[in-house]
Amino acid sequence: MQSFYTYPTPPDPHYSYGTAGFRYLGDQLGSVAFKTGIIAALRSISTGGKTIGVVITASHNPPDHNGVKIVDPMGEMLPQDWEPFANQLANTVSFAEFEKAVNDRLANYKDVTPHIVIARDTRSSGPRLLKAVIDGILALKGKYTDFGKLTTPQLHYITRCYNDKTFGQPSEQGYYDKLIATTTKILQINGYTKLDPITVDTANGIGGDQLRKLDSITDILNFHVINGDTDHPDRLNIDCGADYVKTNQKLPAVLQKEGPEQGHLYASFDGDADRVVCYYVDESDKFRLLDGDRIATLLASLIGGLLKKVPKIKLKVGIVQTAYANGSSTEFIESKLKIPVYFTPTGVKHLHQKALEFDVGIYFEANGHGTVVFSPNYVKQLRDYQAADEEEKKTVETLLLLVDLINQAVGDSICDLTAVLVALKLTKKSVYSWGNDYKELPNRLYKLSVKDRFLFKTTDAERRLVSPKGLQEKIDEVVGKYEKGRSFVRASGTEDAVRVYAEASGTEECERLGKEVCELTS
Ligand code: 16G
Repeated sequence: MQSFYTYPTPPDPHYSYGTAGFRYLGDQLGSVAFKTGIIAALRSISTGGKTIGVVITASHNPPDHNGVKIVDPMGEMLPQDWEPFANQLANTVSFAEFEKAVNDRLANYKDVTPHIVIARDTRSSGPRLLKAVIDGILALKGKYTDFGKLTTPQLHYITRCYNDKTFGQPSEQGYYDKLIATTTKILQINGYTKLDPITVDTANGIGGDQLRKLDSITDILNFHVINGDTDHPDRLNIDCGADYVKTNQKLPAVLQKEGPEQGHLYASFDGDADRVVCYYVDESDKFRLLDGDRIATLLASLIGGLLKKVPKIKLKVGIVQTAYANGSSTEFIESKLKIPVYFTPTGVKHLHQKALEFDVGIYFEANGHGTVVFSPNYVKQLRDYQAADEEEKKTVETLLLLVDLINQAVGDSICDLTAVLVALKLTKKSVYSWGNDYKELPNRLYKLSVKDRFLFKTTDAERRLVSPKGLQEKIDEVVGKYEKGRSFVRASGTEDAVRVYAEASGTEECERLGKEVCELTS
């Protein structure tokens, strides 16, 4: 463990394993990356030697940021009860303190060789942090496989494949093979040969390289990449990508300049391709965002529609949203799709866990993070089903293929987008009709700097504040003045800031509401 000295911890550190792992400026992450290698190795040892993943990425954050995130054996996030230990280790400064923390943990487990799979995004600090992670793994005599540059969901997929042989081949090629084979089959049995074209802004990140690879091996996907420059890491997420489009509610800069094609479907990934939003420009040249809420409703319409065709099959379907979901989307799901909606705090780990309670658990954050998870009961009922005719057989096969199409481990831009295109094709829905399913309530999101964001504590899936004392009552009073008004305040898990969300029946009202709540909060 002598390599501890190669990666000195800065004095007085405050590293914290947040919703997306450890995330800071790339040049402040050396010691954390080394210790993440150790934590991942310990996690692997604790599971009796199962393969654990480490992804080096800061997703949608600026190019000089970076992060390290641990992936559990079935492709899930690191369990929350490991976070306190991760924080403790990341903040140890002296070797004695560090060695004791590691040895105390090791004492709980048998002597097994850990195995870690690693991947990174396209940031220039990636190779240096990779070396630190590897040194951490080697310090515990672990083995590792470096998969080079991959999307975050690809690494989740590979981690799962190592531990669950039925999931697929544990390689990048295995990921493409599974996606292409499944999409081809769904199209074939439903009488189609290829998907409709789509233009994808890949945020100048790894998603662009991967879509180009897919394009070179198949004709059925019709992805046209823009913002796909991975030769210049400093362009990552700049004026493009899912976060830019969703936060600013506008087209990526290059499309603003060149002019978009009316009615054509566009999508934007983030820097590590684990979230996606779609959009188009309508007949009056108005930008129309099709965000995570819309993707959830589209996929729910597809699956719900197919399940209606096999009424003998009884399955529990649920949709999981966060407080950021537009009120109109929730209303549409409950009243039109007749599917129950559940709320969890922000962060994939919370939504994913809740979604696993259903046979079909559809979860998406408005920002485009999400997936659909299917239970073993879903697969069993469909496999055992005796189809009465060809139509039923086709429906059942399609429902089963969706399990392989949509990444079960984690939200995945490439798989989610393919599922969106399949859904549009199979439900014969145009981009316009998707956009007109419901009318979004005007909404605004604000970021406030406060003295201590940790004072802001919430309950009820982050929809209500319990601290600072008395603030929620004041917010309630303000919200009550606006038709369809809704507003909440929560501390960010990724930035030193507090976020204020406001929604109301009209744009002006929404802005006034947002301003009033911001004033109360700051
Ligand atoms: C992270 C989360 C994302 C969440 C966002 C909220 C994962 C993989 N990512 O990016 O789900 O929406 O944080 O950020 O869980 P905030 O706490 O700064 O608002």
